[in-house]
Amino acid sequence: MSHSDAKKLLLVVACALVDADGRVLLAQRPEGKALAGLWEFPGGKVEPGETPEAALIRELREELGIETQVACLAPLTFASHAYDDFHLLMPLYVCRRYSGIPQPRDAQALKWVRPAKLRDYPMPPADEPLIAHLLDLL
Ligand code: 9L3
Ligand code: MG
Repeated sequence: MSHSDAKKLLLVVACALVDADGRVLLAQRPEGKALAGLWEFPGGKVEPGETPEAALIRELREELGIETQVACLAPLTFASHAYDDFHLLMPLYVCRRYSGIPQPRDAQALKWVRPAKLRDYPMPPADEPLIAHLLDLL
């Protein structure tokens, strides 16, 4: 790829929220949004000047109504995916300690999924390679 092919970089953060039974929370992208219907690790865009951890804490509050802290976010790996119009770079954090019960605040369906069943859920292309890393950990 030559220099002139460089795409705009979009920084997004995502979270594997893990419950006491070792299940992972997936959120279904709502109608009207890009990639609607696909199941993703919850998260969203990092705002200018925001740290990835602060962005993830904010997104988890906005989308799921839960509270967590930087110390409860363990970085696991990165997704990197070239869409037609931008390059998505997305760190994945694992979070096992949070307060509150995740609720759909954004009209998205939520599902707690056993790690061995994660591949049964159609995901955005950026998220799919993350499953192997999670299976190594969980
Ligand atoms: N995205 C992919 N996988 C994820 C998340 C949270 C986001 N686990 C992609 C979908 C969009 C972009 O990142 O192309 C921005 O996400 P949003 O702000 O539309 O949720
Ligand atoms: Mg989001």
